[in-house]
Amino acid sequence: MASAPIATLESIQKRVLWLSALMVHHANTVRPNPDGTKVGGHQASSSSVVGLMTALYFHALRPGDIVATKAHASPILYAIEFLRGRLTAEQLRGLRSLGALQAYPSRRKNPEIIDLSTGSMGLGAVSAAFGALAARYVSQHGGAGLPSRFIALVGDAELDEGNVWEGLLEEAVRELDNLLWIVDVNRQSLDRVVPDARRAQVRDWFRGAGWHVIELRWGGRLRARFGRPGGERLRARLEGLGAAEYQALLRLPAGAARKAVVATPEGETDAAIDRLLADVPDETLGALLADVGGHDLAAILAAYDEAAEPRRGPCVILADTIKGWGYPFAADQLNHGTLLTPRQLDELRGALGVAPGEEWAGFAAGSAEAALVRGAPAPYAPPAREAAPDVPDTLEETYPPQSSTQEAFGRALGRLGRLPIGERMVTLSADVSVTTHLAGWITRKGVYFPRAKPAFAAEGPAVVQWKESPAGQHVELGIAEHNLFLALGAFGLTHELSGRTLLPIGTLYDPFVSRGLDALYHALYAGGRFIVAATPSGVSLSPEGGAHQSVITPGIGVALPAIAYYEPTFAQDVEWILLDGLRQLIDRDQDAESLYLRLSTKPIDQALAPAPSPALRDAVLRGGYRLVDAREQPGHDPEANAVHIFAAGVMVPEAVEASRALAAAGICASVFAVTSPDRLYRGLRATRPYVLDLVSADEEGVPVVSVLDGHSHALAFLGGALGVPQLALGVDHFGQSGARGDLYRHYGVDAAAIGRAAHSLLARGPALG
Ligand SMILES: Cc1ncc(C[n+]2csc(CCOP(=O)(O)OP(=O)(O)O)c2C)c(N)n1
Ligand SMILES: [Mg+2]
Repeated sequence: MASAPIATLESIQKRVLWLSALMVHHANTVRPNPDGTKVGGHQASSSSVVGLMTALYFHALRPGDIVATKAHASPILYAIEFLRGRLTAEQLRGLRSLGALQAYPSRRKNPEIIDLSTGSMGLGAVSAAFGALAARYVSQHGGAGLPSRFIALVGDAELDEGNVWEGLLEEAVRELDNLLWIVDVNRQSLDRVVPDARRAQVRDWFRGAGWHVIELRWGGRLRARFGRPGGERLRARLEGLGAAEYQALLRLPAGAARKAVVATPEGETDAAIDRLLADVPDETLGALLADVGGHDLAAILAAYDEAAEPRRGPCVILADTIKGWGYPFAADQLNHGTLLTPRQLDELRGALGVAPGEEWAGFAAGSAEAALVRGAPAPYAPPAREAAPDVPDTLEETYPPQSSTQEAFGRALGRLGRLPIGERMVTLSADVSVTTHLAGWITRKGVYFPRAKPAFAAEGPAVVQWKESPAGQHVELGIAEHNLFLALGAFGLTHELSGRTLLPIGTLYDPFVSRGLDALYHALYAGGRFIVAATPSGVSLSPEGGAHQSVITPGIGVALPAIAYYEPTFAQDVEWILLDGLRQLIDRDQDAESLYLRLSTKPIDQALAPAPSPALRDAVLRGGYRLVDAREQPGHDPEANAVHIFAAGVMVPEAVEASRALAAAGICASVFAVTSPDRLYRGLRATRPYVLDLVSADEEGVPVVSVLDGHSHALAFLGGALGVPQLALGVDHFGQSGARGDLYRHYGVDAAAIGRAAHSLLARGPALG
């Protein structure tokens, strides 16, 4: 690779550092700040990667590469994008203001310059790893081999997050030669210094996970000294220091630093080191001792070149840097949120050679810097988007008379697998594929692995045929729900990044949604579109006990943005919702969303389902429909003896039973099957909320009983929405083992409890009038 001239890179680096400091300064002290809240912007975290990022963008980046930037270095990225002509000075001045450049790189908010979102520690880097896997998948299924490399800049303390190591444990990741991580080893976290043992641990862990490790610990000047007589003693002295001691050494005034570095542990003078440093004047000794690899441009270029050499697996560069590099608070343990004062900023301007009046300038046309910037690869452009096959209107599948929603899901998937649309579907599971009804799909489609593996032949009839190859369409992950959601998010971004719309469907046990929740949130925020089938759910999974029965997930489903939560009852509901979910993954218009299906293994009598019709299908997708109409019952009086039961998912049969029992007691109870508490809730702010359409004008005061197999609050808004009293039934405590009927009774969600709630509401008298 042709080397960029170091002097020019250095000059660009100075400008990048300056602009990153200036935009943060502007946001905090120049721009009007009506409420006085600190704006922030992480000047110290930014400066530690200035060399790594400058060299990356203006030397190492190749066409087709995309980058996930360390979240707290976004000002550096924005400065680079300004120099590349993709941002204006005005945009830099808007940092962290409404509708402008986000605090952390955000594909959702700034898609014109951000390919991959970062923010929450550890998630961005692992997302990039699964992005590399998804790109590999697309290319091995006949699509474009783009993006060609996924490059992630990672803070060293991000490696404290367990999800990083969960990601590295994933077997397929070690196959990815299109993945590069650059770890910014500034030895500082937020408030603490990173533990000394980390350096060796991290290196060994990466190696153990099959990564090629490049260590960029010392710069060229120190390495040259290490080669001289006494040099090995100096190296041993420096490498023997703990991180906190080394940071402290860098902050000592001239003279004191020499004394400290030549001192032996016994307090004597190390004559060899003393002699070695004798020709280094005090004024430059500090800079020599601070000569770490991650700020030595020549060393960085060499590391990037080594990283680009062909090899079988991923690569990581562990680059030592200094947090606050170039600033008065460099290496100060508590500099994470420190901002340069106006005076310090002015001094920095002078030191970096920025002329007054040129503060917001790029490079003059014709300059060597401008030429180098212009010569860098163009911003990533995804390949032309391939057309996606049509989603059928119906699957023409038959479902058994007693069918659970999980079984219906498995059957629907099986049918889809035989259609052209099935070619675009990819299922993912964290070690629960067969138990979540994917066996048929996997047998038909095979398991995806970037490299073909020998298939083992099972003796006798097998539940599933497990054949791993690059042609497979199911990704089986280890038990790590973080990986599942980050991988779903990555496979759900190939439409945007690789030109092919994949339809990723992840299956897991519903209680473990919360296990991967921040990854799910990140995957959605980062723009991934996918389907989550969470099954089984609730206490209906009766003998399995409280650790496996999900209670709070309905609330999560309602609260999560960019994903629609559905909890259907009947097989036909499942089919319609699934087809609609797939269609939304393909449409990708503004309102299109991911889908969270909360399913169950409880068999449901399909005879209870209404006859299919376009109107019913529409109602299912909008969030619910009236299943039992009590208005037809004799003596129906909405002001005296009527009740509305809103039941979701598996609780619908209990509601129907309660309605029958109530009818016998002269109470007219309509049953509404709620297919999506989420859709109903979000519809409330519409000019005409859909839930109001479910009841008729003469039913205005009819009280509501709601019931679901999950926390009651997920449907507790209905009474307020309808302006009537409500009793919200649900599972508001930990689950436990027991027979299903016993549990329903215990938690007060069975037909009898629904009946009691109805009686009690009616005993309170009419709500209105
Ligand atoms: C999941 C998560 N927990 C906590 C934080 C708060 N936080 C912000 S920065 C930081 C330390 C980051 O250290 P490092 O990754 O080494 O970054 P750098 O030193 O480059 O700033 C923490 C704990 C966060 N952003 N995300
Ligand atoms: Mg750090």
